[in-house]
Amino acid sequence: KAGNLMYFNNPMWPGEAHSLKVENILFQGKSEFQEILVFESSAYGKVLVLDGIVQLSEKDECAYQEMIAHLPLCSIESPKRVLVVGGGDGGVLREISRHSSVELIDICEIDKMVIDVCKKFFPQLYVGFEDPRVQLHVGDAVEFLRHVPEGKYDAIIVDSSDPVGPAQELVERPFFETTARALRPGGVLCNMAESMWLHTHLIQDMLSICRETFKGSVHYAWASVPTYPSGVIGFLLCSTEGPPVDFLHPVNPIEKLEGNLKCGRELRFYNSEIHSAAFALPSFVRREVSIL
Ligand code: AAT
Repeated sequence: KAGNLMYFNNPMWPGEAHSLKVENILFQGKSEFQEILVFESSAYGKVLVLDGIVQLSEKDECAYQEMIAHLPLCSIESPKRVLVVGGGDGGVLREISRHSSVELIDICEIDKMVIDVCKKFFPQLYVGFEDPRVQLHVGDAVEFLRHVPEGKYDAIIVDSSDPVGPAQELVERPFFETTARALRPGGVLCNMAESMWLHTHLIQDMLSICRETFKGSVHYAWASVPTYPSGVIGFLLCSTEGPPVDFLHPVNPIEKLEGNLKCGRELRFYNSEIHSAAFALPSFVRREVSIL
């Protein structure tokens, strides 16, 4: 109800809840895949919730979308072909469109209703779909990737929901193997990788699968996103065997991108200093993900 706090509880973060004050419920519905809710919050603007989990808020979406797009794309020279998995709100597409070297942006989102709802309520994210380089594929990314020709993409960005529901397979070994196959030598993968405070086991599992699957480099980075559980979110960055990728020192710095300067939208979170800083890990994380 308006004026009440909405609590977010989930077995993914047992023993705690986070909450936001509701101004107005704007949309509530059920798609073939999940429950979709959009509400106006008092402190964070409009919020998109899928199956009871906050996916984005207007106030802090910049941190997540800018990081998940530019960490990989600024780490390689002139990325041309990019695949987005999930990301039906369009925010990651909006960020990729700052890169004028990019010629093709494929997106595979499982849930058409997410796209339609975001078109209506989040025009500043949906704008990403208006880039003529974008090709939308509605379907399960696991299936989509099986049919992608080997070596097609320079970068794959997995902007998926948590591994409960339709995104379960997106953290499993066969999925990582197909992404590695779909990347060119020296291509990069950036995967949403949960919270270092809550999910060290999951992160550890993803890292060990990726260390076996990706013969280039594998790194973990993180950023602050206040509306995600525990207030942080991680990113898993991997490169395939080929020209080496030094994720920590971007070779394609955003500050020099013409497309970024011309697009008329300023970055709110990402810059080259944040890029390098994102790979600095707290000591307990270093130990737990054995990066020492
Ligand atoms: N940029 C907003 C953040 C998201 S949205 C995740 C999207 O992934 C959803 O639209 C969901 O429908 C889509 N998705 C889930 N599973 C699949 C699949 N198998 N194939 C294609 N798309 C899928 C993520 C926020 C992360 C929150 C962290 N707690």
